[in-house]
Amino acid sequence: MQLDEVTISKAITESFMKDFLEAMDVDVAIGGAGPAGMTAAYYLAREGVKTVVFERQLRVGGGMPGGGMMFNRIVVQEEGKKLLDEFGVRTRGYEKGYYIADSLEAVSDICSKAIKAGAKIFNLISIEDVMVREADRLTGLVLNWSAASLAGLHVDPLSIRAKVVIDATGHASEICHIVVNKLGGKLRTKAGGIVGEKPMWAEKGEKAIVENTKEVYPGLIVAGMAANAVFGAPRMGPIFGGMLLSGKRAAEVAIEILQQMKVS
Ligand code: 48F
Repeated sequence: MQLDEVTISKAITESFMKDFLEAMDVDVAIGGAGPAGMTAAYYLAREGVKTVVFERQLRVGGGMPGGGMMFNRIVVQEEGKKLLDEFGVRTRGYEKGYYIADSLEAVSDICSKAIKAGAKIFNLISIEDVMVREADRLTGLVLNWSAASLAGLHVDPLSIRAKVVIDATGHASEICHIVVNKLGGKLRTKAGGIVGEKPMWAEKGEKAIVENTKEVYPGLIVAGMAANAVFGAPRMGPIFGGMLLSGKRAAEVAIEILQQMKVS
């Protein structure tokens, strides 16, 4: 058989477009393919929830591949280890209650699990806006090629519809910022705005993150480091159990919202 470049090109274009069209009307759209976003995607897709993730970068993983200060290892505590076990990521015990994993193995296994469970992950696409309809509820996301904004090109975006959105964009909590800045939306924080993350405190940050993983605006859940940034909890550095647990919690909250939507 002779290889034909045009057949290769058609295969890529047709299959991408089919998936992209499918992604235009989903149950849950997740911003950011870091550890929290990909974990949420896995637990949602596993339950049959139509889930899509949009990631600005060429590669997935967010802050995980970089480990701690570019030493590509991550640390998890007991609860985080259980999730890494579920993803098939190997861990080694360090001192009592501390486990180490290879950050690249963790990223690849979590990503693979999410995709194989049925989640679609689109890299190189940035969320630049949100859609809102009546009743101050997020109804979707506005997307553009990351390359267009990097090149400073004036290109109009495309939109997708989602019943629930998860902001897993990390420290920047970009979707929440859009809701506050463009929409004047009141988040369910004490003052209604983004409190901003507090300095490094692993113990406190890891404890707060699951509690901070909740619906912060109608139709918008905040997860991962974005949750602590929005609610004013500390960062925690290269311990990643909280990110995974937050992703799992975000999936549970999304499923609760979807069920409420079905009955009402
Ligand atoms: O930053 P990131 O890894 O967030 P996370 O899942 O995990 C945080 C940890 O990596 C680390 C930490 C550990 O204790 O504190 O920082 O909460 O992943 C966020 C992803 O979102 C993408 C970004 O490129 C990254 O991969 N992202 C951010 N803004 C957008 C976006 C956007 N507007 N559109 C699409 N992707």
